[in-house]
Amino acid sequence: KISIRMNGLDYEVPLGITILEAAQEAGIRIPTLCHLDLHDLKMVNQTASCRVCMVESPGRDTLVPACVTKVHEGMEIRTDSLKAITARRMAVELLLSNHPNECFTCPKNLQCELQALAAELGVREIRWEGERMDYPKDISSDAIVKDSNKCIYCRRCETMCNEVQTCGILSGISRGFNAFVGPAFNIPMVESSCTYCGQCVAVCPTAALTEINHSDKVWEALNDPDKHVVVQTAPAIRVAIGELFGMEPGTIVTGKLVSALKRMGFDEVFDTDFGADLTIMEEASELIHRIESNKTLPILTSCCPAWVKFIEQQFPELLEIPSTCKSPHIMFGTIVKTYYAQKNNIDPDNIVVVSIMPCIAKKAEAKRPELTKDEHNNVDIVVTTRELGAMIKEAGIDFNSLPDEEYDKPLGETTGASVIFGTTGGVIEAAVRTAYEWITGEQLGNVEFEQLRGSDGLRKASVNIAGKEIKIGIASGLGNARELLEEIRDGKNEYHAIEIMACPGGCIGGGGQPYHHGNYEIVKKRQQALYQEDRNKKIRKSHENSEILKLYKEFLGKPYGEMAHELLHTHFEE
Ligand code: HC0
Ligand code: SF4
Repeated sequence: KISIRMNGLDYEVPLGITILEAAQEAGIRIPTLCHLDLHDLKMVNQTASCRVCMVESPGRDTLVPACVTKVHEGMEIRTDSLKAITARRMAVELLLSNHPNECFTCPKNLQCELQALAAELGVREIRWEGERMDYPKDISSDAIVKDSNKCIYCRRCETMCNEVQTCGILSGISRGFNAFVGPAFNIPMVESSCTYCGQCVAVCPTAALTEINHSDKVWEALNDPDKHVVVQTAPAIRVAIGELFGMEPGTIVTGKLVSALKRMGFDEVFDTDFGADLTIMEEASELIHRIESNKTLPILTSCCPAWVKFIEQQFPELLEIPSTCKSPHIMFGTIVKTYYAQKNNIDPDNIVVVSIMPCIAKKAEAKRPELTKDEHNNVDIVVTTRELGAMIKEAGIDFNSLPDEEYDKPLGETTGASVIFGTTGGVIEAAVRTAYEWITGEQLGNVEFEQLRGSDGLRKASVNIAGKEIKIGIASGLGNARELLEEIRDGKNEYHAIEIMACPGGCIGGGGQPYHHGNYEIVKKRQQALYQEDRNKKIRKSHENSEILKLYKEFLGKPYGEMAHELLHTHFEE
């Protein structure tokens, strides 16, 4: 430990830490903007480019950036001197001198970190007129909008994309006032190898990177009397959307969510969990089939569209091994446009399926050609948790005081197995619950497989099924996925099954979720809430879902059978 003096008080702090870390230990706030320290992901964005964290070091008679300057014995620091405060305000003013003045209409209005800092630091005028950029917005992809004029060159997105996701899409382009971060040679996003995982969007402090907003399409469908509008909600929404209405992270609001959607005017409110149970029926069958034939192992879960795009682009030689199952919300859309449409005598062309997802890549997934065959979309519109939150507010619904309501039936019964899909490890745990009982013919005493749980981005475990060790790998975050895939490609590890989710923590940490500003404790609370929701369920195994069994009996035939293959499975392309 060493002694330092901060704002006139003495502190003992560890050697080797930065002034910013020392201040955090002492409970003193130094504002930051470009700095982002994601311990859980072993990522630090330390570009020191924004100069918002300047503090005074009287001994040196100078200002230093707190995020990169290490403390030393006897160091004296003032975070609150006139010089420090003025320097920080000036840093924000300079950023604003080069930033569009359009907060009113900005998608990040009231959620922008730059805007919040201007308020916190009392910026009342912008004394300099910088040069503004004038780049067209990149709306080339079906998922992400890139507005380079709003880029403050903090490079958080670049660090996330390159170090955590190892996708290498983003880097610095141009110089001076015109500098921004984008794909190499500033090609449109759609021409890059972007997976649309949305993790760059999750960490962008401004609106340089946001999701494409599709809420107006939903309003149009809801106001079209000829359309029958069906909505489904992903597992991860119910434990996160409450945050947009001031609730604690991890508050379970399933009933209020259903209630809000009914008030918005959806004709039917369904749960993607039903699609997840259906996925397990197919995926567990596929797993057993592959283990028995000892062929094309390991099986990889295929429900995460950013991950699917990643393997298609980066490991085309491994495309034999992902499960061919469509993702749960796409399966659900397919069942709505076929079974549900027939049963209710509705022309599928008049049905609009809306998916509420924690994910930005789901927007692009819904547009994949093989899922929109013959102009017949499986899912028509995807909106994120954030977009839905804004729509509920637009509709004037007081979310917090809503009563709890139930999902519509049929197709409304769901299990604990499907709700844990929303967290890393959940899909494989759900599959194991079913595969175990199908293989052994025995009832599981305890359905909770602790060895598959956790929040580390890369986990390896095994489960004993009928005397055979089934080896399982679990990765969340594409960098971790890459490690597992390299092991498989190089024949270094013999897994039977692998679950991969592109976003750290799984869908609960998705790019469309309420901004967590790098605080992974929030993601962990959402995870605990999903496990609680699983425990709250009477039925906790997908193959015991009576409405799923009825669907097979009345319509699909056998799991993994001919009709199931035609409707519920897909293929991948290089
Ligand atoms: Fe997920 Fe899903 S669990 S990808 O993480 O599999 O987005 O929540 O909806 O489709 O069910 C996201 C979450 C889903 C799908 C499900 C899967
Ligand atoms: Fe990189 Fe994902 Fe952002 Fe694409 S969406 S630029 S892959 S972080």
